[in-house]
Amino acid sequence: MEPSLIVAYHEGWTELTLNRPDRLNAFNEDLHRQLAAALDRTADDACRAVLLTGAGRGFCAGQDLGDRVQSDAPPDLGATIEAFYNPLVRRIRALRKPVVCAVNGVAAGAGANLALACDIVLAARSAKFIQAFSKIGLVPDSGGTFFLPRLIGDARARALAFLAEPLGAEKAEAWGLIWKAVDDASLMDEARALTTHLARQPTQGLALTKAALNASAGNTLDAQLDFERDAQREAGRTPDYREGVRAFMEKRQPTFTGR
Ligand code: T3D
Repeated sequence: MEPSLIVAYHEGWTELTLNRPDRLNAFNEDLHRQLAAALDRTADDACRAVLLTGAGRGFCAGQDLGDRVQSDAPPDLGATIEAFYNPLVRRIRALRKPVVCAVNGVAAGAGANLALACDIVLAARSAKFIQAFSKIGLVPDSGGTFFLPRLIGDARARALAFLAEPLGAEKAEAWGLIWKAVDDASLMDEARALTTHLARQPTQGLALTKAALNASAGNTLDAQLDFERDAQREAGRTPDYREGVRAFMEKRQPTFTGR
């Protein structure tokens, strides 16, 4: 049987491919468990960046609705959010390294918001983002109500959430929802090159930068200035900082070790 997640280890980075293509990589419990375990393994120092993508023509269609065909009693969806989707978003945001998302096709429901939880999102020009929840009477989850208004503003967030209209990759880029829309044929080459590049950068500095950006959403300016001071203190003690300064002064390319 095909694994629901394909994990490929590269020099300094890991590629994770959601692999339920006949269901547009919709989540069942097995995929959730595989992805959680794989993300936990990327916490290892040897992995300095992560790339997340999907197999086949879709990125991820959110929850597998085949697992939600109602029996008599209504399901407790809060329990599955608590058990699977919230920990997934928290894992990605807490990971002390960059997570790149290559959205290779449609990203719907929790699949769209999974992409938004990642640090840098590239999308194939043909890809679409759909807040599909309202079509089935649900609420945007997996951080959608947090990420959307912050990335694209309240007016656009509300319309996307209420109408569930597909948003194309180019418009998503123009609106600031994602980093870049790229040609379909070059998506994976670009995403892998970007992830390889990130895996060779000062990993501790990037981890602290990620933590600072994560914190800024809920901080006052004063609190954020304090956060930056503490993060900079820590970054200034890393071997990679020393190497960066030396390389600059010696007019050579730095060799960062991730420490
Ligand atoms: O339940 C909880 O735990 C709470 C958490 C909820 C989180 C959520 O994500 S709720 C939102 C769930 N997702 C959706 O509502 C999206 C459903 N899918 C779609 O609307 C459409 O499939 C797409 C717009 C994403 C793509 O449309 P299209 O026309 O390109 O493809 P398609 O023909 O609809 O789908 C292709 C196949 O994938 C098809 O199967 P078939 O007919 O070839 O055997 C379709 O049934 C299947 N598929 C697509 N999405 C899902 C799915 N099967 C199960 N669950 C899906 N979410």
